[in-house]
Amino acid sequence: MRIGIVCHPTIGGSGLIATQLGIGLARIGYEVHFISHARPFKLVDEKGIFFHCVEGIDYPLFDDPLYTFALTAKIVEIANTYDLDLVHAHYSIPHSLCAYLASEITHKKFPTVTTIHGTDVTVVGQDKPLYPLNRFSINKSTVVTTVSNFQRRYTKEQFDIRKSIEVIYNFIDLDVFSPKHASLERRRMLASDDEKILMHISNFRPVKNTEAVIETFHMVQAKVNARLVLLGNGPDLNKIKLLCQQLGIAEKVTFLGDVMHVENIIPNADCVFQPSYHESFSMVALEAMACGVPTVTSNADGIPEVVEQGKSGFMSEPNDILAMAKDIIDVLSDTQLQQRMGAYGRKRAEQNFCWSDKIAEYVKCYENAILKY
Ligand code: GMT
Repeated sequence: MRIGIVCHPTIGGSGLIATQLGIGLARIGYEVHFISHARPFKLVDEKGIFFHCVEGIDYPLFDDPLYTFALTAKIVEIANTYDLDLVHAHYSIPHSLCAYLASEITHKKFPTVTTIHGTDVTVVGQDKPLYPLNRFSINKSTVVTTVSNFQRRYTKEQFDIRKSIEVIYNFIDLDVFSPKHASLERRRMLASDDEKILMHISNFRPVKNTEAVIETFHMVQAKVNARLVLLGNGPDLNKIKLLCQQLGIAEKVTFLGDVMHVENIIPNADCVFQPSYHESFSMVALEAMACGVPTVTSNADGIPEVVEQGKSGFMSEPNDILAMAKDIIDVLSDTQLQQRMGAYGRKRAEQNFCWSDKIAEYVKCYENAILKY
């Protein structure tokens, strides 16, 4: 089969899953064509993998590069040139509509699969003018999938989607994300030996509730000798830095910015903390679990389908910073609890979110889309 994959190339869960899916498909013999405005940040060169860059349309009449037109045109070109059997759009905005339009334009028609990743319906998708476009393109996809039962329910209700939506959980490479990559040398680059490491990883957007990360850590460090290590970049970062200064904890917080290989950093954490307001799944929680690190998270959206309360981590309401601080203190001050939860999370990741199982589910979904079309 020849598959086109359309995704956002920048650091983030949807692009990561699209990339890992494409690599997995290529390894079992598929020809996979990635189409985006830049090479997806984790895309490696392997047999069967092609990358096609979308160039913006540069004409003095237009103020912007007309990305959705340019992307649609590129999908048409690649589908015609490589005789694609199917195009898979990750993150519905704008990919799902572009894939559908392209399928109406090419000589040989092809089915489209849309995977809804989260903010494409919970945040951006709620934008009034975009809503009807998003709903139209989701309804027009031959097959729709999403990453948790929560997200399926939410999308069906909020977008009045009549067709079925299949849930395929996100997945992880258990060799790459593993406790075996913990390293004392790297840990010492992050914290001193007597400090516990609390870690948060995000795009620092309002949905990630990063003020709660700082306020909670403020309480934690009053009880446990700990360091907060923050990975990622985003619009709320400056506000967060200011808050650290105002609370007098700037010395206890390390900002690492965007990190390409988080798998080298996460196994060195004692606890990963994600108090998001929305999270269709939480790849970060899964990455922590695979690395054998306990999580303290909110109980938002799909997180309870990933984390097992009291077993692999603790969950609370996103604004309950007292409860989250208590849970973090418990994990950081009880080595046995930390190890037990870490080991349980690792096992849960192996049993429920294994890469090869999910690739097989996507293959079935493609076969179904082709049959249905
Ligand atoms: O976490 C983000 O805000 C980035 C976003 C994305 O589209 O890259 O992540 C979404 O998709 C991930 C992969 O399916 C999920 O693990 C994240 O939970 C989801 N984020 C939200 O729903 C906020």
